[in-house]
Amino acid sequence: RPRVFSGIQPTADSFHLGNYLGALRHWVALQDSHDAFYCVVDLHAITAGHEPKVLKQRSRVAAAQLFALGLDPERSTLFVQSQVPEHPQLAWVLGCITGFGEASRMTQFKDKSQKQGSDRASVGLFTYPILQAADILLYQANAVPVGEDQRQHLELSRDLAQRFNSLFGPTFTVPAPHIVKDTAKITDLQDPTAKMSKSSSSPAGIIDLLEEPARSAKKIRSAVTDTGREIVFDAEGKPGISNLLTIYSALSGRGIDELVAAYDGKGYGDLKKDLAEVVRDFVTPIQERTRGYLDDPAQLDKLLAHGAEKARAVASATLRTAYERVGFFPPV
Ligand code: AQP
Repeated sequence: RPRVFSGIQPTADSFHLGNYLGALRHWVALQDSHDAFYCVVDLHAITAGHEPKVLKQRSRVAAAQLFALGLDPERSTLFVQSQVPEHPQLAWVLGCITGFGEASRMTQFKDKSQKQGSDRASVGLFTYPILQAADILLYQANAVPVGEDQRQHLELSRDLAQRFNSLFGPTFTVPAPHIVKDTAKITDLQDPTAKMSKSSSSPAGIIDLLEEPARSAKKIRSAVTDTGREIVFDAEGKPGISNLLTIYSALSGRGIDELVAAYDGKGYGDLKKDLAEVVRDFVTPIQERTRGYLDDPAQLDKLLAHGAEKARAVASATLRTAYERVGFFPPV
């Protein structure tokens, strides 16, 4: 079976619909066809400042949501990154074959460091994509399900795999992005030209999986829509209504064309009201299951420790080969 790897940061109290539609629903689907490794990337989560107690709790909440969304600990391997020390070990080696200019071209670093003030941005934020490459390459992943915003980082992972292989001998599988076009970029409800983002959207622009459905309904009601009254899909000309249609279609399984036909002659208000119900029906069982996992943190930690053991078995074998190729002594 082909291998799949992906990670998500525990940097908020809930995942949002962009995370789910752009990435996480594919994580769940791919466990049927792939040998799946998924990671709560807490090492990445300290690149922009954090609180220790909050971080650990957020990692648990992240894992609980992933299980609640349908990740099956029997069929896929879910683990927390800090429990597998091979990640930063390989990242060091990859950092030494990454050009400074190459790393400087990463647009996510440029955006995030600009927001923080470039003097305050950490070196960890700068080297983030190199750690991400290590995450992926350790598992010899063939495919990496992510949203469009991660395309450039994935390109770097591919370049580093190829470079290492040609410098030191065949070691890593070159991973391909798995980006499903229709939902690759869910946009901010208040600014439908920007991506829905936990760090840069306002709370009114994001729908969190764990928020009260009544709160989501209010946000959907006040979502920025476009001039005109017609419900049609036109991502360029009508980005607001198109974003709502994308979310509606992905959560309900009804095609965009079918929705457009069904709302022919109706107004934006009707669509928003119905979408709020679709969101409520989707999140309610997920919220219940998430609470179930969080009610028993000892059991949750046990599931994660089991995942980390399975992950380490693969990661340590890859690291051993990489160390040997580079001319290091093997880890003892
Ligand atoms: N708006 C989005 N549409 C589609 N996919 C998205 N992803 C994130 N936002 C959207 C995908 O979610 C996964 C998790 O990525 P992450 O852990 O890097 O989360 P993130 O990037 O911190 O989430 P945000 O909200 O995008 O935060 P900011 O803006 O702070 O970086 C990834 O696969 C990502 O593509």
